[in-house]
Amino acid sequence: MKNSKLLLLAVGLSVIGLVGSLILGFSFSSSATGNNFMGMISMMGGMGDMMNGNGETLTNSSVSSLQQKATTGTINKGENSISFTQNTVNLVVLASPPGRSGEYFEIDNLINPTLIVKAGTTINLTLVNEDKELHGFEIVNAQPPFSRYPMMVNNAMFNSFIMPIWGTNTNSYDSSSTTISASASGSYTYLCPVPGHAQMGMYGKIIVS
Ligand SMILES: [Cu+2]
Repeated sequence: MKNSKLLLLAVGLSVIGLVGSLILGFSFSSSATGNNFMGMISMMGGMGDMMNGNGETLTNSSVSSLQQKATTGTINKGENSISFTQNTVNLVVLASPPGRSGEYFEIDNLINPTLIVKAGTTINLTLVNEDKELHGFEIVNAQPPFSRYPMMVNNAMFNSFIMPIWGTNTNSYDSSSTTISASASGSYTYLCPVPGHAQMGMYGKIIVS
């Protein structure tokens, strides 16, 4: 390969890395910032795998059975909130399921509900992407409005970050799970870290009391 082509490849990969970091809020470690682009390539490859989600691919009926196993909270439709008093909460969060326009979360048939849990609650959260677009999840210690890139300024709290998952086809949804330790009381926001989604309203409040 000619040097000029090699240079072009290096520039191309740097751009891919930059775009990747903008899209995902990834700060590549120094080992993968251009002077070692083999590291970057392997990271991009690994990212592709991760973006299929770390959980199962679900059908409509397997999503329903997952929802039936979820922890029952007290739903207040007027306040659009769900309260949990349990120490362990199994939560199923749907990302932009069909039936509405825009980007949003749906939990227990509520859109972007306020979640209320006790301090110290363990939340086993499963995100199911029912959309054709990328969606992820994180809890941040910030309040709206959000910029286009909230993940560039707000760190995920409580091990809540879920890497954006590719959108898939109708009745075949990728999913990812994380175990969140809501250890410190406060008023937080859960949001989608994909650029523009939180800005467009893909967020809700989570109160740890
Ligand atoms: Cu999203």
